[in-house]
Amino acid sequence: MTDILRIAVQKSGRLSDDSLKLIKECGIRFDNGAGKLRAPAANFPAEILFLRDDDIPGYVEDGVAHLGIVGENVAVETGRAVETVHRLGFSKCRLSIGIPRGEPYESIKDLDGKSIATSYPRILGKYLQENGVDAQIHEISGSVEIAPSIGLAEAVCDIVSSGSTLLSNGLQEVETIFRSEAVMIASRNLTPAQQSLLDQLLFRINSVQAAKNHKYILLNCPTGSVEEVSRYLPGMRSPTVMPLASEGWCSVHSVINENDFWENIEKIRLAGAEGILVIPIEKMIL
Ligand code: PRT
Ligand code: ZN
Repeated sequence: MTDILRIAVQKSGRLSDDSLKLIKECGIRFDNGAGKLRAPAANFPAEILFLRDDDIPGYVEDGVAHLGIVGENVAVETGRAVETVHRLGFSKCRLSIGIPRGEPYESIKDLDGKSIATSYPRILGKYLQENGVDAQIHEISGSVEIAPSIGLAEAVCDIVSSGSTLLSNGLQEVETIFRSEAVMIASRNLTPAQQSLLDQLLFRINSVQAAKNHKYILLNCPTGSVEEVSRYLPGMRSPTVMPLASEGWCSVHSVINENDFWENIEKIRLAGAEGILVIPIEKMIL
């Protein structure tokens, strides 16, 4: 009974959809009917727990859950003794300091003697200390951005994504103190069997993430261009090159990284490639 993985995800919020999608993409099937607090997996020794994100690090530290998916901001702020075992690449955001728009600002030293409202006293406190700034931290649990306009604090430190919340509250972003994304955290007391299940899960996550970062590409090019085209398409080992039925032409198949996709496509076209097809990859086992 102990050798299952209990995986805690956010019940309802910004992390929920992507967390559940990732678990499903790893081939783990479960029924997440509305209102459920736990769901056993059908085809993997795992159970999904649906919790508030702030509670997840504590559950993982205590070993009630073995794994959890949370924002790194929450993992660090709660200060729980857990391991970050994987960065998941979604729910990216930053923790920033904002001050009323139009106020002059040159450096973090300008916050000396000021009061800052935040839900992240631990991360902010460490940042201020590292920068030798003596500011007063007002811990509040929500609606941080209105603090300056109601006279509660002179600055705020909160999560920013597009920046529109700061803007609509008359604030300007002056310092980014922490960059965050969803992370997978694990308990430090996994049994060897649970550790082995975690290794299997991480292997699957890596395959899913690698697939997302790559595309399968097929193209036709004159035989004389194969060498140059292949230079931009090294693939996993090397591209597959097959002759076409038309004399003097080849078909080249390979895998291309999303990051240098457009740059390489341009070079391949200039080298003589045509009929380029680009197809998503579902899983990529490296
Ligand atoms: O109910 P529960 O406690 O589980 O959820 P929650 O309300 O505490 O968290 P939730 O669902 O809002 O966010 C979960 C995690 O998503 C956070 O811990 C971050 O890691 C990440 N994340 C990504 C964000 C944002 N983007 C975000 N934009 N968390 C919050 N915001 C808020 C921010 O607090 C601010 O009010 O959105 C506003 C700013 O957004 P912009 O786009 O206007 O800049
Ligand atoms: Zn929360």
